[in-house]
Amino acid sequence: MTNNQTKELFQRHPKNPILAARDWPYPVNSVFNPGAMLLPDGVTLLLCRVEDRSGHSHLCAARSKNGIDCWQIDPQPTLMPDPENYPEETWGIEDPRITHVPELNKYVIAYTSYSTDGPGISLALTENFQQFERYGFIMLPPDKDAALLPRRIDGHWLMIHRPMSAHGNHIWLSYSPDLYHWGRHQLILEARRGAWWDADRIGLSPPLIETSKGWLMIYHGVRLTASGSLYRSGLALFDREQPERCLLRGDSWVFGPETSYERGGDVPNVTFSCGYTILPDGDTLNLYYGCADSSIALAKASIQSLLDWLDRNGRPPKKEYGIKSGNQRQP
Ligand code: BMA
Repeated sequence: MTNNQTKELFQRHPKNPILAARDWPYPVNSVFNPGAMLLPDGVTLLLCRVEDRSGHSHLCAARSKNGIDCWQIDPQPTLMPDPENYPEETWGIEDPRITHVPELNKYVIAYTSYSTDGPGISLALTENFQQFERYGFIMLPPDKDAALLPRRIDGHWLMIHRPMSAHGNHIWLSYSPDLYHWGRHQLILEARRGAWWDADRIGLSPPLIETSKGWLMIYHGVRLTASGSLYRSGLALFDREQPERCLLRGDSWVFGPETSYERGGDVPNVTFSCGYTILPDGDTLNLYYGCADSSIALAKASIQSLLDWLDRNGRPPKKEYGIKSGNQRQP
């Protein structure tokens, strides 16, 4: 993948980075990895991960009419860790992914709770990004990079997530009848090994995108180098009615750190997306992403172009490395 090909798929906004700590109405260290949602009134909402100067993260909403500038940022944190009632949030809450769920008429936020036993996954539901109903820890540590699918399949809710184990850090899918109880865990995409760009670990980036060809996944892959981790993004496609079936996976990354604000920051060489909006044309994807754990940027892509790229460059993945998931679909 040459830089030219990468630029064809994702175009960085000239105003990048579009949000940073200096824009915040209260003192913070850094803002990054926002969940994103296009609200019914056309406003773009980013639910940003904000790291304070103690090192702990909370979530704060920023709203903009054009999704680019003139952000109205909540004057105070929007969702704070609540360790008194939710001890799993003791070391902060991070990396929200937002799914609009028409059946519930609510937004479901899957976020990382940083517990003293490591990161796990929590859910909070909201109608307005002001009041939140917490469901607590729904996946035990170590686990992160989770997002709910927007509709039930086979009568069940589906969650993508990334448990970590001695066998590797791969992407899994789990089912639930009620959003509280999760089972039928299945491995759906494996980290590769050796020199691959996604060799050390992989995880879901923003929520899956439903298309006529299947569920399009943008995932992050990490390669450990002598000077630290390199976070880039790749593409995969999953069956629409059996999302545990991976149809295509690209070999190359399609987006990664290139600019100075992505190359340099608190954690260098990180591009990490937790959210997008899709414009009313149904094709233009506004991908919001954290840069070097320090700021927030925007890149545009055409969903059709991503699918076309996967058609040309993807292939069905081989399960060559990982764990066998015994839990197949129940009759
Ligand atoms: C991942 C997550 C992200 C972070 C990235 C780079 O494990 O914690 O929030 O952006 O590491 O530090």
